[in-house]
Amino acid sequence: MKIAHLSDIHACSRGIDEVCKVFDYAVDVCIAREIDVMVIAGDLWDRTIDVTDKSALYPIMRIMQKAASRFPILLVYGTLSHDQPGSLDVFVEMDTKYPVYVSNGAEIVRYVSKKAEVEGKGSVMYRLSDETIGRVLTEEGLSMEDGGGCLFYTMPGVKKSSVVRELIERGMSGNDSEIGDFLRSIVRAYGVIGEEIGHGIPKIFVGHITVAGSSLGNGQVLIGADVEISKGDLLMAKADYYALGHIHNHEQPALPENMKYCGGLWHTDFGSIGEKGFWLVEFGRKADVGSADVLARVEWIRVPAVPVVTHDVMLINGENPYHLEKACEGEAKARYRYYVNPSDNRVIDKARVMALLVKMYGEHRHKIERHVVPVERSRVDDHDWHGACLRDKVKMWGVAMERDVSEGVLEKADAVEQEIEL
Ligand SMILES: [Mn+2]
Repeated sequence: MKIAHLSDIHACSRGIDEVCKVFDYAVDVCIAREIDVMVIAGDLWDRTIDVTDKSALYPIMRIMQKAASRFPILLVYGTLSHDQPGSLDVFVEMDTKYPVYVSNGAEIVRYVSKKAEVEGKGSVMYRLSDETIGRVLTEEGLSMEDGGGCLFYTMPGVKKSSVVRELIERGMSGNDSEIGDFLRSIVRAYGVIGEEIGHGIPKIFVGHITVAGSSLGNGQVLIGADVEISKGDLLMAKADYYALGHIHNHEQPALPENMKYCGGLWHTDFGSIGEKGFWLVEFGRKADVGSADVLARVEWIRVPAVPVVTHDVMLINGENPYHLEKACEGEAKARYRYYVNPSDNRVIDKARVMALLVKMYGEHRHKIERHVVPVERSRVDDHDWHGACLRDKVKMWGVAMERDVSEGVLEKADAVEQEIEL
């Protein structure tokens, strides 16, 4: 059995041509490689989807239609602000050969091999009801080996505040350790149930969640604000493979081999670097583990996303900000960062830089960032403080307080500022 693991497609009218190009490319690879199921681990959409001629809805529906004519698709809701409530249900309504199953809550979804010649598309992929699970557990009424396939354990994106509210309603305080217990109880249930009813077939966890210790593309490690789960807790699901979404970086050295983030198919923001693509995951029978299908191979498939080129201009060294060499062949997007002293942080003619970038990279293909480099001094004066970006304020605070500020903290400051600007 073979699945494709995608996530964080972030389709919206901005950049829709690129989204369609890479998504369609991915679907074509999946067709050529004859996958059994496509899994999308959240954030298919980027924001509210309007029904207009500029809408991302129609082009994405066309690609989904093409995909679902060849294999079933499991879609999991992502972050609330991206996959807004109900926004994925449109795919369930489409008339497709194979089902598009949309998961909006933690549940066990049974996939029966499409080669099993089942009647009606719904029977290829369906939710295992509590009643069915109960019956299987008590009476061994259903042989999960019939029809091959696999079990999916889903965990859609959750908003921390909603979990807290839920816990408070149950008479708890809603603190982080209770959130941890809550997630752990779901994951542990998957492990227990799967062991009982999933003999011989792969178990695949599909979740839109932060695993503690994961890193962003820039090397920063996430901490705090999100609902997160430790990899040890997640392993309690005893899944053969973990298809994760949410973090836009597929390279995660801290995670086990069978736990992957897809990282998205294109550079949705200018901060991410590196390749974009998805995972092709194969399960097979191995002699030394008896008759069970286990994880056999994980392959990274690169998609032709437009690369991001970073131009760092050091005005503090007197570099000419308007003299740029295009740093790569062909199509690219540009991130232009300039570094100035606090006293002359307004020296640059942004319109001129913008015109230059548009000429080199095209419309809407760039981002300009200013970084103020403070001059060392014993106290921060108001003149420097005013107009500085958050990174520099943090740096200046460090200088004034005689405290070391790590690069990780500064990157966090950049991320916060970027978030506010968005
Ligand atoms: Mn995302």
